[in-house]
Amino acid sequence: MTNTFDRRDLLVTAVGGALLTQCSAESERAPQPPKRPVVVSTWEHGLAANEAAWQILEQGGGALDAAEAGVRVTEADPSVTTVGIGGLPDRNGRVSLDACIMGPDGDCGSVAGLEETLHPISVARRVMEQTPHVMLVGQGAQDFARSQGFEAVDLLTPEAEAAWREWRATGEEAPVIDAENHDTIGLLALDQQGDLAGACTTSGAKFKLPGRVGDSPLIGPGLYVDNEVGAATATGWGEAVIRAVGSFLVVERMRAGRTAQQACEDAVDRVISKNPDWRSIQVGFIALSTAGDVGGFCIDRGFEFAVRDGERGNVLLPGPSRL
Ligand code: SD4
Repeated sequence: MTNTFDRRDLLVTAVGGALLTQCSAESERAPQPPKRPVVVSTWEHGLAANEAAWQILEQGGGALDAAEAGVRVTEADPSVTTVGIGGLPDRNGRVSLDACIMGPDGDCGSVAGLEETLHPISVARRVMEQTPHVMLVGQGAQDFARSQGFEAVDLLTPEAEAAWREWRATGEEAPVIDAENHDTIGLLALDQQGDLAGACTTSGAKFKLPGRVGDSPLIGPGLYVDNEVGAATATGWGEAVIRAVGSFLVVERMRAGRTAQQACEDAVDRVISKNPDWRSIQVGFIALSTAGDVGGFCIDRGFEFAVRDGERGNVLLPGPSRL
């Protein structure tokens, strides 16, 4: 009887198997082709913002243009009560906006406490491109916006005014930003050339003390982009994010070898360690690495972030949380 499974077959099988194993080990080790373009942004309103950013990226446009165009959609939407027109006012009934933008070359621009201006993100970009400065605040920011041709616009919608009057009648303190009360837009974009940019824009904490500035216009806490590593942005109770310099920390964790997801988790844990009241607030981070990997994590349940890429389309993902 001939043994059909002779020594030579065994050898071939063994060599083939070894080759296969070696190949798959090598493909695991081999650098994966970068996934791009990619857009990621905070909350459900990120879906519409992503789409506007994607239209630019798909045609080969730059990450900076995409980031600005994306968040402009949210700024112009009066139904979003936490960004741009329709944003809830401060305790005196005035709407004041904070925004910042950062590009692949590391340059950045920012405005805080900007009133009567529809697109603070575009004013922030002008600060970056047309002045030697990074940040303008209050009346100075407003005068600069007018000098750049941004028209004065009444940002207080009847709905926002009604909500403010109702709150004022209660005589209560302004609420902190928790799982029920949030929704800044932060958006990160990676273009076809492999360049990263980010934008963040908000009306801040509702019924805030006049003059209060949160994390969103601050390069470091609210947004950070390093074209060699990745980008990150924050949402939630700005005071807590500032104490941990959150977005910068996310990027630094990625630089240290953590994935985008792990880096967001590290930063949330740092926020937790710096804020004894962490159980009663919400803070979330999203991150995008130069390789196109995405992460998102937050303190409390209910966080969502929107991802647009060539594989998945435009999807809303639940943000995992500590609580
Ligand atoms: C702020 N971080 O002004 C902003 C508000 C926010 O989700 O993100 N809300 O503190």
